[in-house]
Amino acid sequence: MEKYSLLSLFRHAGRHHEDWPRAWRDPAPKADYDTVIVGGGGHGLATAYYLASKHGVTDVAVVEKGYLGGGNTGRNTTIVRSNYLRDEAAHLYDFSLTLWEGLSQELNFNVMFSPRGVMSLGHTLQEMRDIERRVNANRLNGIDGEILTTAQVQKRVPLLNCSPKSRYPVMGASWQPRGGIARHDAVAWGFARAADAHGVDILQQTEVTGIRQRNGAVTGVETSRGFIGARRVACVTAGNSGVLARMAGLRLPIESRPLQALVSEPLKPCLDTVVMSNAVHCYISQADKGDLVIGAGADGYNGYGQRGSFRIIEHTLSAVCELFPAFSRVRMNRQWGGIVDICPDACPVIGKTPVEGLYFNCGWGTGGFKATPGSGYVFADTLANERPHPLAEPFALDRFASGALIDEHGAAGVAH
Ligand code: FAD
Ligand code: PYC
Repeated sequence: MEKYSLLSLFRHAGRHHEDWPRAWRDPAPKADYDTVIVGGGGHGLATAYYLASKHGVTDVAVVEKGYLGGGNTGRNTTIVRSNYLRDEAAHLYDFSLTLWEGLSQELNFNVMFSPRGVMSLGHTLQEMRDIERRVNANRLNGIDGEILTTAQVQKRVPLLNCSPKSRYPVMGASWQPRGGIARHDAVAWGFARAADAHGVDILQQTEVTGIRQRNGAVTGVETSRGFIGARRVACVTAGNSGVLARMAGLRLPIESRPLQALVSEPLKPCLDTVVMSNAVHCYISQADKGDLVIGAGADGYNGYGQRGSFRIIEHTLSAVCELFPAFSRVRMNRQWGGIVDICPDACPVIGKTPVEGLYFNCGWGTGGFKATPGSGYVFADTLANERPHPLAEPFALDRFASGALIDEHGAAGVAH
């Protein structure tokens, strides 16, 4: 792989950005692999990378029906934080946050992780009580968190409307300084390049259409490019997980719904942190190139259209204008949707299924981007050792039979 020195950058610039070396190979599928990972989003690629780099399992293919990061990985609002309420979730997400902190170095690829802090506003007495409970629980788990007064919020975010006369006055906020944002598609590219360098085959434009089994054990996947045999199949397909499960004769406790986001025209730097409000209901940050990155609620019904309904955009933008009157004349450039996979307790499913050799990592819903490195790490460990990684253990599928649910609806960035 070519090293990017200053000299090579000049050389490429002189060639008008032509003939760049490939960041990963484009191999033909082999007849079989030890492990097939279905889904070339951040979680699938991270799983492949950690399988190869930490466990020496390199006979791996990542099978992606479209292009890398074309699912939720490239569609999210890039918020990274770990301020979850329950111990199980807090430990998992905070482990992921520690991986984010060294990820650019680990992958030798700039994922532009920017720990600019994440602020969740409280607008009612009850919300402030919930914030206090969550911040205290976080601190007990060694996770950074502070409670801000209205004056402290206003100082950090001067453009925010903190008037006591507003519909939902800002009564304070929780603040996680280590949280922030990252460049979402760079995360997919960084993991892809690093996994490929370890010998993982990345097969784009290859759709899995069936999961083959014999005597209760998986034997491989049917794809749009023919059958690919595998001893282990790991489905990391976010909003399409229910479809993949059905191919194996399983039903997951998951609802798949559109969640949408928007970006504005670029503005001069004016918002240097992430602001979330579940009551007025929007979340907003400013990307490094100046666009406001905005999102809000998921559609209230299941669907696979990567658009989302107009009602939600109207609601989101009215929330932005209420919180930031100065943005009322900013034009929106683009809008899109992604299909999120939501479990009844707003927590993921990580681990094996009743079909031997068939694993799922899904159900990250509206909040899995921040989990990308941690999810890949613990899932790779689970696959390689054929037992759950300790951080993944509470998130096994059988919790829906045992009743050991981990309710994280309150910590989700999106009310649903
Ligand atoms: P994906 O990136 O969706 O990857 C799954 C891949 O599987 C896709 O590329 C898909 O094409 C592929 N696939 C599906 N079916 C098949 C098949 N049959 N054969 C082969 N390939 C298949 N999370 C946060 O933490 N912070 C946020 O700010 C945030 N904001 C969000 C905003 C929006 C609008 C959306 C939609 C989501 C948001 N999320 C956020 C959630 C986050 O994006 C996801 O939880 C996370 O990116 C899931 O990653 P993934 O790799 O599992 O899924
Ligand atoms: O989980 O932080 C989050 C989030 C923000 C927007 C969507 N999800």
